[in-house]
Amino acid sequence: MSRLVIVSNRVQIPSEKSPRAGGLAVALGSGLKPGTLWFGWSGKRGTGGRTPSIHEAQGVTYATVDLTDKEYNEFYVGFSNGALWPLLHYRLDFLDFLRHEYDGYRGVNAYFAGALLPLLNDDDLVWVHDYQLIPAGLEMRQLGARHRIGFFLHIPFVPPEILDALPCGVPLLKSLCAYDVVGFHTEDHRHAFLACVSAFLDVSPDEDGSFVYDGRRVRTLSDPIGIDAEEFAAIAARSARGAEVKRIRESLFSRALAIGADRLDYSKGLPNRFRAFDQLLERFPEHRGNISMLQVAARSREDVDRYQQLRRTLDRLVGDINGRYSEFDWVPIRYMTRALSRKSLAGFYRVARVGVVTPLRDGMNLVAKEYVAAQSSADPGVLILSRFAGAADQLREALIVNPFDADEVAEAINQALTMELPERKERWQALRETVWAGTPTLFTDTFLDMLRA
Ligand code: ADQ
Repeated sequence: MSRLVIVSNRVQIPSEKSPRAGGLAVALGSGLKPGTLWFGWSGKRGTGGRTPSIHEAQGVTYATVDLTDKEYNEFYVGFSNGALWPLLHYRLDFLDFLRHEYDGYRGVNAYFAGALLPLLNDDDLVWVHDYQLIPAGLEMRQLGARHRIGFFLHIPFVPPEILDALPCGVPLLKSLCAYDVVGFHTEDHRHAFLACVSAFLDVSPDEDGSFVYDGRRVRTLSDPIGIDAEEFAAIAARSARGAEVKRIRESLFSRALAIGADRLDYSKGLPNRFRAFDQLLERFPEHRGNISMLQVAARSREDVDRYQQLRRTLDRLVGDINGRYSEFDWVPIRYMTRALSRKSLAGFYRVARVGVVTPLRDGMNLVAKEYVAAQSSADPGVLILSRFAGAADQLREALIVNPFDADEVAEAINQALTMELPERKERWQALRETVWAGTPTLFTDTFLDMLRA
């Protein structure tokens, strides 16, 4: 059996203690088999570390390289998170494109390819992850790699009209065609990609979504990522008996809790969510004093200007809402900007009557699945889910909302708070089946089966 080599921007070595909020780290971390090699950035900046440092943990080999400050600023802060991330989340108003940053992005992809190649065996299967590394496969091919190389995009793909706004959109699209398999979470994202190759590269995909470009057959698939629900449910149940959950319960004095947990990112729709909560209190005053919303927004990408602006916006918004509605013994929104441990998060999800997952766009969104996994079968909470999260394709029994419509979200929170137990159980049971079925192993095996074929 060939060895699996995972390539991602940031490598998560299990010895790193602090909790990390990030879907890719969480999802890949739980599906890793012994024997795998995981290659990527160490998270360190400096001039050393140009050849990979090797660490072994639990049978997995981690090979990491460092970035210089210039590379970090151009590749990571600049092009990846200042241009590609907003573009692929439909935020053209946030698209900050600079040609030298794109050059830096290509440079780091070439550097990664050059550092990885000497570590490869001939029959390795190489699986590259996410938007930071779109050109890595092409760079490897140009250095002579003849391996099966696949790529998975963890965030949405956009239709041609949007990709067209990115000055280097077509070269990036061509880079994706250097892979044998290109995977997405949903059929919508996959179709958007196929529409782009048809529009810009003049190819006509076959019915199975494969096409030939530059002499190579590229296959595409939608492969929704999942969580280890069994494990997460067990953590939630244990955590519910622990000290932190006791503290949060005591602090609620029997009031209902609504929870949101996200990286502090404009794609997650946090200002819209707070406005919806404001609408709830305005239009359904019976909930004043009877519900608290806990929003845990882990700070993320703090070097990117847009994220600093968002943080200021949220500080103001929470202050405004809390100022207007608080009583001396009740605060509507509890807002924290750090990551919680998985254990605390799981326990808090379980206590929460409502899970509010309302991104403006999201590749998948694992929080939605974690919230479902954490519920107790005897008294499950209600998931409110944005129709623009990839997860909405699967989690049909959630209350599906348009996050841009604060009234609709407020009405959904009201519906969740007043929903009778039998309906909550029925919806949750259906969601449970879906979430339990989509394991990380299924995600990995589905992708690798196509890559091997
Ligand atoms: P993210 O944008 O990071 O992932 P998501 O899928 O929700 O989004 O994953 C976040 C993970 O971090 C979850 O496991 C969650 O529990 C954890 N997390 C979030 N906030 C936290 C907090 N405050 N404290 C601790 N942990 C927190 C990207 C894409 C998604 C896609 C994933 C996986 O944007 O659409 O689902 O990759 O492919």
